[in-house]
Amino acid sequence: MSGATNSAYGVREVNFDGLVGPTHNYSGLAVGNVASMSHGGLVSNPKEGALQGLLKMKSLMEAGYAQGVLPPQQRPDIGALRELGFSGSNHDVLTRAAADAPQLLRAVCSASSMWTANAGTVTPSIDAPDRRVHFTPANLQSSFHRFLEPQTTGRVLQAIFHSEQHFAHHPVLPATPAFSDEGAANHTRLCGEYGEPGVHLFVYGRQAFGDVRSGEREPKRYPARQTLEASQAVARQHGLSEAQTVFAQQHPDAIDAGVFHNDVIAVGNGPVLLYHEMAFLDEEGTLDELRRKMTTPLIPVRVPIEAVSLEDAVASYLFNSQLLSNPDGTMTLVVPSECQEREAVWRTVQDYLLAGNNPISDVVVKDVKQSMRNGGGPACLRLRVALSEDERAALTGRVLLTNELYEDLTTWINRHYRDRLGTQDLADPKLAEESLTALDELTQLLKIGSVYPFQLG
Ligand code: SUG
Repeated sequence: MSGATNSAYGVREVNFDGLVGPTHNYSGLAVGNVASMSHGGLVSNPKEGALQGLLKMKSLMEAGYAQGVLPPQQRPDIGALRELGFSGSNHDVLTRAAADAPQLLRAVCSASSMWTANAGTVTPSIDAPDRRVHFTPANLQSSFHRFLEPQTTGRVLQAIFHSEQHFAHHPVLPATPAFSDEGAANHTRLCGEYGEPGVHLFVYGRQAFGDVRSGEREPKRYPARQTLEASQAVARQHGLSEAQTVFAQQHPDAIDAGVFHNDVIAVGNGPVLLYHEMAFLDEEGTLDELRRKMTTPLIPVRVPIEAVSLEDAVASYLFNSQLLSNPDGTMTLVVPSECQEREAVWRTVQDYLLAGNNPISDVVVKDVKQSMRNGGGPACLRLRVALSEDERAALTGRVLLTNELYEDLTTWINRHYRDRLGTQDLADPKLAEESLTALDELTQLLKIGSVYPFQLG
């Protein structure tokens, strides 16, 4: 049977979480990301971070959700330092960068690829004209440390989603401000069942070309990372029509309060859109257009500012929760433990979300504090890919989590990761060596072949 006739069957959402890399550190690199800016300079614990992420994956796997894993990237990115004029042995490059441009060394050591919601945008096969799953790696051009990710991300996605019959890979958008793209963090697919056609909500922070539409405003304090033009280009690449897409501007006041991606203020799953009233500049217009285009009734779950302030939303990452579908039609909300630490937020979860007339039936609390201190909650750590049975069978590598893979990854982390990393440790050539040894072993463990620059020669 061809992918086209078969693709609607047995469709499940697979959450591909990024493994926290061995150089995970707090360098305060992300402008407009309040957690990253305020935790810069702290000592990190990469081992704890990787284990926290892996435990989240394991518990969701055990609860019956399909869980995948994506590898971290090669860091420090010594190749990037060489392109910027540092030369000599790897040791020389690191030492000179540490002395002359410590900010560059910190950027090339960031483990930011763990936030796979920013790895790219994915369109399930049921929505694409050629009935293949479409991928575009995000250019992440708005910061230097993240701009270093897309090439390896593209190789990793092509290695895992390798079958041309089932998967289509598009080029990264031009890495220039007009096409600033941050991937799935600003993209939500709303649908009935996962195998039914969906409507794609693309949320952007600014418009680069043409007349700015009346009433539209831009943030003043922090950068708007996603452009309308980038979102439109991704939709075009994936063959999505006007009837399948809604483009909505993010509220500039939310960006200025630290909401640097839409997934810090809204999360959708199936027909449910859980959002804060300050998520969209034109809330009613956005909901109306979704309702018009969706073939199944939209279930909006609106959290008013009186219940959760923007400050509480950003500090707790309530909206960076995972919303997961259960076989009985209910949904589970996977929240970061910071939600329990803010009274107003926890009260809203109990009295409003759980008690409300909506499919959310239970809440699971996860500790991903190592990632949270850099502004990455449960939903940042995962890339959602809805896959049919055939498409899951066509995956390359050992990337769907099992108990055995969990054990192997835990042993691997315990063997290779440090439990203390300060910014002054980043120039240590031993850290670079340890990291390469670990990653080489990981590609064997995951059976994905050579994806890193050092493996490709
Ligand atoms: O791009 N933090 C990331 C956090 C990304 C969160 N992702 C989603 N919301 N989907 C960012 O701001 C900080 C890294 C550092 O300082 O090393 C950082 O890049």
